[in-house]
Amino acid sequence: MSSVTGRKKLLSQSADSAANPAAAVASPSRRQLLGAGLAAGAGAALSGLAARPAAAAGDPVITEIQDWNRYLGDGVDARPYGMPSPYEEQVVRRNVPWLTADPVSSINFTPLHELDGIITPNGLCFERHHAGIAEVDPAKHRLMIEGLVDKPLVFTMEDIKRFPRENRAYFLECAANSGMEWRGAQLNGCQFTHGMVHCVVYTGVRLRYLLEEAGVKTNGKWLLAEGADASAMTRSIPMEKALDDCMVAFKMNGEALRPEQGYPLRLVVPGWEGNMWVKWLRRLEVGDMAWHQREETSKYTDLLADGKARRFTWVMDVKSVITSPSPQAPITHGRGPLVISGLAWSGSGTIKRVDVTTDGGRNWTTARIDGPSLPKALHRFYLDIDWDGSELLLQSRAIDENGVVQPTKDELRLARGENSIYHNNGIQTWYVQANGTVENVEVS
Ligand SMILES: Nc1nc2c(c(=O)[nH]1)N[C@H]1C(S)=C(S)[C@@H](COP(=O)(O)O)O[C@H]1N2
Ligand SMILES: [Mo]
Repeated sequence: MSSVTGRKKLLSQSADSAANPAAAVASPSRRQLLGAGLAAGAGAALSGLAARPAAAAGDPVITEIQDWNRYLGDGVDARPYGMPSPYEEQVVRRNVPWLTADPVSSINFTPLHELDGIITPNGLCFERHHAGIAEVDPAKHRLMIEGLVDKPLVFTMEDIKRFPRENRAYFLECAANSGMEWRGAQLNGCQFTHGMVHCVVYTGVRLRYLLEEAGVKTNGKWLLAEGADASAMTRSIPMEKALDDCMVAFKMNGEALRPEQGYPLRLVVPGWEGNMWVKWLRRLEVGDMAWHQREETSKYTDLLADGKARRFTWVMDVKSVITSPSPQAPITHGRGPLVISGLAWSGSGTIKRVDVTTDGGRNWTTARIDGPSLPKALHRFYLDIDWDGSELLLQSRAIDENGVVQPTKDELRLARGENSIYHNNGIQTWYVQANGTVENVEVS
């Protein structure tokens, strides 16, 4: 087995508080739950097979009538906008307080370890704001197109909803995702190491239609997109991308965008780093090459070991992570059947294959991708194993449709040094102990 280097203990506090959130769920009937615990123990002893479901004689959760079976429930007018069960209250976005000076210009993380499939529920999509959440009145929202166009235009939301629409599932990943892990294993949970990603189905209009309506001049090579929030955040996008698959979206997963995600209108830049997906989109300015050089609006660069920087690194690289088991989702059921599950994605298209190792990279098995395989969207994979209760070093390795293979962290450091923050797509290792607890480690 490869050697394990312990993670730095910087986040043990906040990660631990999230590690076993099930314990924090209030139980409606303490007496019933205590009884159930005793009976389950007896049942296990009788069957002698802790991992197999066994009929437990006298189990009160079977023999006693439960509250939900005895009393009438809420009527159909009690929950006009439905919320998850109170037993799921630990499934929330979380932030890392020491990461930024102020929550107004900060980030929180998607609870990937609690989710399944490929779609992120709207209320759980990670948030990144430079000046907090703008609460925009859609009736007062306008999108202006100006600069090197034949005809400057201003659209209302109603105008935009009269263009032909399309529905597309795309992941959005912040370029800083996994950025805290460059110098070694640090944050204890995939929510914190990989949770700056979400994937929803957008409904919107091709950006190309709006630009064609305004008529982009032949020297219009760049597009500056601006948000209506207090930071008036701007990013520039090359015209080829703008005319390719970019959208202006007003719906996510069928309902209006959430304010956190840019209500009423956001830019969708498929496969490219999250910073370009301007929220509360209010202005698009078309410029030429010289204008772009003058404005210097491509902010994100990756500092290399020799002091040089990589620029224009927009496409998100092929990447994957095992979401369960993981530090916040330990194995609680003992040896026997174990579902290993995770996510894979690539900004260049679909995922062709995901391999999983349980021994730190010596042997790899091809995982099963289940659910839709859509370009520039999250993919869900599973490996169903029979766990013998011994220690594991779990890793996943994604390969995209172009045959690009996710690198190890050592390979990445060799190429890019350790000064980077952005674009860390290295292979993640989880160390599973015999008691089922899981830790973020690195193997070499
Ligand atoms: N107007 C505006 N757009 C913005 C931002 C912002 O602060 N203001 N943050 C950007 C960054 S850095 C990222 S990673 C994504 C995050 O999108 P999300 O909050 O929907 O997850 O939005 C981008 N668009
Ligand atoms: Mo970002």
